[in-house]
Amino acid sequence: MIDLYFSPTPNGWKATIMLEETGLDYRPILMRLSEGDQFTPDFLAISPNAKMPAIVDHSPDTAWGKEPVSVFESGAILLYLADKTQKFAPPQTDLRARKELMEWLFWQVGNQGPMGGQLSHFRNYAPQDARDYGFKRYLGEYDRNLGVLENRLEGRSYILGEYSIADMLVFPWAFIAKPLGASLDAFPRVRDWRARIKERPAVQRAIDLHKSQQNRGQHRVDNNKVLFNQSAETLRPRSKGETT
Ligand SMILES: N[C@@H](CCC(=O)N[C@@H](CS)C(=O)NCC(=O)O)C(=O)O
Repeated sequence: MIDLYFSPTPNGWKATIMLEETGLDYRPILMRLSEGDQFTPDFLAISPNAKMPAIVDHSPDTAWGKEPVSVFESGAILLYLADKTQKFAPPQTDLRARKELMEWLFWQVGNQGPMGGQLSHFRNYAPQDARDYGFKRYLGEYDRNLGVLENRLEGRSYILGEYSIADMLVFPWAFIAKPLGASLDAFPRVRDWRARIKERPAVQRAIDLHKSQQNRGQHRVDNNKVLFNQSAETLRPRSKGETT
């Protein structure tokens, strides 16, 4: 059994998609981010960056020993699950394919994800009088990353050729292009790739799980002091529901 700590955001979808694709047995645990669930001592022990997604695998492969294995950061989670199931990633012996996998995983978590996250912040949550510069800056970066993906998809149906964890990691932030104020019109390969992934039954199930939790886990503008004014002090462990 795998515990999945998630919240209905694009970063949260990634691990859910992989768990649904592999058919692994998992238990979704909703994180109420605007209420500070990510700062409880138990969660910080699993995810020291105080962000979801995170997983705890209570039945790791024998090579890991008997203790449960916890993993934070979406790229690390998907890689761990791919290695556990031997699915959706090239084998470790295929050095060149594996190198390409790493490049696209790191590209997503270091580029497309953070730029999309900042774009969402400046579009949806920043105070009105502070929106313009940030919105333009991150819309440009988000668009640039769509261009990178468009180029990569030339002659390929998926990022590595075959559907893999690289697609699962990149898809959620491309899926929400429109609500972010961006357009896929200039990126026909990305648009078709997005449509191919969206119609996968496992992806649909993951999206449905997140939609069903939307109102419970949503970032609340009125409680943005927890999410949007963080510092090292924010990491001080606190009990559930304690927001300041
Ligand atoms: N690089 C991380 C990003 C995860 C992330 O940013 N999670 C956000 C929600 S989308 C979160 O948990 N935020 C809680 C907070 O900032 O306090 C990953 O890919 O797993």
